[in-house]
Amino acid sequence: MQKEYIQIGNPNVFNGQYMLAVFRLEGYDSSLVDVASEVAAESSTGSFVKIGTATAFSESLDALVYRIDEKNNLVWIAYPWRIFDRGGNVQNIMTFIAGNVFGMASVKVCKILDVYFPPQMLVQYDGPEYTIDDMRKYLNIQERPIFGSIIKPKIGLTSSEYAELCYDFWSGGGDFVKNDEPQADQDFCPYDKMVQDVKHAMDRVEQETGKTKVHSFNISSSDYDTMIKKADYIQSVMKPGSYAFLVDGITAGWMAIQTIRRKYPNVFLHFHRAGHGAFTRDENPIGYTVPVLTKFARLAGASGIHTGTAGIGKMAGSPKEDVMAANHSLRLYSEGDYFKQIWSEIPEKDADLQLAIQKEAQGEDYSNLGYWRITKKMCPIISGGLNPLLIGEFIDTVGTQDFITTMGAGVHSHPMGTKAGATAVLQAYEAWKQKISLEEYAKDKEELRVAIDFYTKHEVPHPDKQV
Ligand code: CAP
Ligand code: MG
Ligand code: MG
Repeated sequence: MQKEYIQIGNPNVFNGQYMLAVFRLEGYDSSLVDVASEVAAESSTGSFVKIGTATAFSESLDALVYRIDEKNNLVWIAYPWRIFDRGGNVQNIMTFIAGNVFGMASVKVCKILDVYFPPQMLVQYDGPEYTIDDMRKYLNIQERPIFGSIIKPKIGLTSSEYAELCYDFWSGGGDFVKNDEPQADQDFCPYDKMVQDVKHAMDRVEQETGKTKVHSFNISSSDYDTMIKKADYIQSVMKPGSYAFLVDGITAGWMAIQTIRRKYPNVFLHFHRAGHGAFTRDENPIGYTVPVLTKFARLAGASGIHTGTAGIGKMAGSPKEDVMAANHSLRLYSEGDYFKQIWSEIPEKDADLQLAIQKEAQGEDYSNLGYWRITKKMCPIISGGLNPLLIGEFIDTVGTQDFITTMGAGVHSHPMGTKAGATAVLQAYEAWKQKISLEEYAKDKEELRVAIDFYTKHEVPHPDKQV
């Protein structure tokens, strides 16, 4: 046990100089306080045993275990945020708290359940710049979710086949199309050809419908230069506002996310989280939760991140966590399981800020209260086994319409094709809005009627589905 890391009840941890985290911990053959001190040491200044070369100053940077709940194996650890790389680097934080500690032989369970960023720390991080509000302005869509699609098959289409499906989805009424998470520069679909063909499809459908559309291009790459080359090429072909940059944040990494956030602040930064399941699934003893990943994505400045379908789609993930993640994305004030987070860089006791939080809780607009040095909102991107029939249920579950949906098979498996799939999405939403049952509303809507018939036969079993 390295007792210098154990400071139960130390009130200094609330002085704004610490990032706070709650871990579920368990050691193989040590007490909770033992494994807590090991994790606090390894994730801040120490190693497996007290080191003789520590100085008074280095010890002032120790992470501190300030609370323990033996019954539930919970440990609260405070990190002096001064240990983190200056200049707002999320990759560095994750290396501290989600790095070596996940590999320690003595640790059996090490799951980060929640984190808290004090205002003095928030102000050092970028946070989102281009938000869903900017995309709404470009698309002229204010009151409803932005309805999107992922082109399927996941990979294997030529650039013209790919663009044709974009055209079909957009002409059926869809707003937003994304590359799938592995789409890159494959020989059968060269990147520049794909961008050009998407541009032609977008121009055609805008001409025919008078409606603007958005495409999210996956710019994840082998290296920085290639990623930037893709981003710059897209910028040279597409109109401002008509494109987003998608980065596979887990496999391409936090550095890729923050590079694009800083280099292209006026572009929607789409964080795809493929691979997050290795850290976030309930059954994984080592890792972090979806709300924790989401909080760090907002800190890093993603405009939107996939936050899960709250037990309605095909991906594992607790409904409660997914709804919490959506709140952590969108709100000025969001409650985690262990921390209340105010996404503002001014003192939390500020009276006007408190008023803004009250207004938000009452569903009122608080932006008229002036510039708040807020960490701007990030939007939930809802995907994974969604189909038109599930939209209303999802909106009712998550309690907001301020998100982007992206449906793959939920649109491209529609028996009448992609265009009908898109139309069925808008029809299903309209039914929900008018509080009419889907069946009733579909009476004279063939696309929806066929969708009901097809997708009720292809329900995705979800272990967490609220029965
Ligand atoms: C969905 C998807 C998304 C995942 C992401 C896929 O396709 O394109 O990448 O859903 O999951 O590849 O599976 P479908 P999450 O719409 O055909 O299911 O949003 O949970 O990160
Ligand atoms: Mg900031
Ligand atoms: Mg995908």
